[in-house]
Amino acid sequence: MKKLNVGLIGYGFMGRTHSNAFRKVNNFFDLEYQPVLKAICARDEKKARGFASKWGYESVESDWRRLIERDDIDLIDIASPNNTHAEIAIAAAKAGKMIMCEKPLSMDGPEGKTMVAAVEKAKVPNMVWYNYRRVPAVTLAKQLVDEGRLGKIFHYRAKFLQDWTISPDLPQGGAALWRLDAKIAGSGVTGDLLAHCIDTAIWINGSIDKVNAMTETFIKERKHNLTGKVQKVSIDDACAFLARFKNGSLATFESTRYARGHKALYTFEINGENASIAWDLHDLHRLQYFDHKDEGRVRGWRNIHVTDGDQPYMKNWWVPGLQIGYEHTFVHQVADFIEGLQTGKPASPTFREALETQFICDAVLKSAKTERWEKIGK
Ligand code: SOE
Repeated sequence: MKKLNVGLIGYGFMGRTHSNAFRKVNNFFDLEYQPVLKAICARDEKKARGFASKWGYESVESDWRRLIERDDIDLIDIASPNNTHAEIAIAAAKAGKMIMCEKPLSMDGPEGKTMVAAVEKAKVPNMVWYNYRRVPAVTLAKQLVDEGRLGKIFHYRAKFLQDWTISPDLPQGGAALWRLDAKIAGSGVTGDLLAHCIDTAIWINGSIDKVNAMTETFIKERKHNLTGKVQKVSIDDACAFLARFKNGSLATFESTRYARGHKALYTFEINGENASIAWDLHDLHRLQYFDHKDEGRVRGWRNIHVTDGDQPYMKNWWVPGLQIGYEHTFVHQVADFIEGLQTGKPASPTFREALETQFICDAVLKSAKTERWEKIGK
């Protein structure tokens, strides 16, 4: 097996999901490449060492530039905060490294464009970690739509609800709370959560033409976690938007971190002329499917338990009836990336494909300010 030497940047939540995926992928997928956990890079060297010994990284770097210079690294995996993605990715592309970048691709569309230009100029394989596409039930939803089973699509409805920022005592900024700081995250729920919903939506239902949005920041000031100073909150706490897809369908998208009781409720429903589909992250191995062509007496919503060998990805796991979970979606993403290297057909979404989501987020945030319909930029 060919070695694929990985240099990971960032050891937070996503550093763990990615490391787990690199470690497991060859146990379950027959591939020509084997990821090797060569180096973990983070500013806090002590913590990086702890992470390295826990996950099996061979070495530690505290400067990502040094990591990129290393000849023994083939692939740079960016799992550091959003405001670091562009600089690292552009330098990694110049150094000829393959790049996997955590979502969202960039702080905004124009910055994302510079990243696309860099990877395309350097012709290096690249991908953005939009993992929910790789939930088998979500991939099955895409297959059913592509096969035309739904017929003309009328509606797309998506939500991503959380409740972890309701307390006014929660500070903003710093290692674990950078998602609350727009200078580091780019935006709030729009870039963090709606980006997932948008990525899945455009993958399944095609491009969005225009959007009309509203956002709210419910708690206006919070203490900064590092300085202790009370500062204005710069992110959107909640965002809801209407969208028109290019195929004529209408959509609603909603996300908030203020939906008491919901921790990570990502759901979507698609209604077509012949059939409908619904999916829910809290029950991620199931796909709800209603087919109007069924005989009337037995027609109803089917609850498909997506665990069988002929359903996406499942032949690689256990036996029919036994389900998999969240972490496996990252394993699928690595498997697909490697298959892309083998076949020469890049795994999706590439930086270029993920750029579309970035421009949709930009239009959403712009519309919330202008209070008008906004077209999607390029
Ligand atoms: C935020 O809480 C978060 O961790 C996102 O950053 C992830 O992308 C999402 O999958 C789960 O929620």
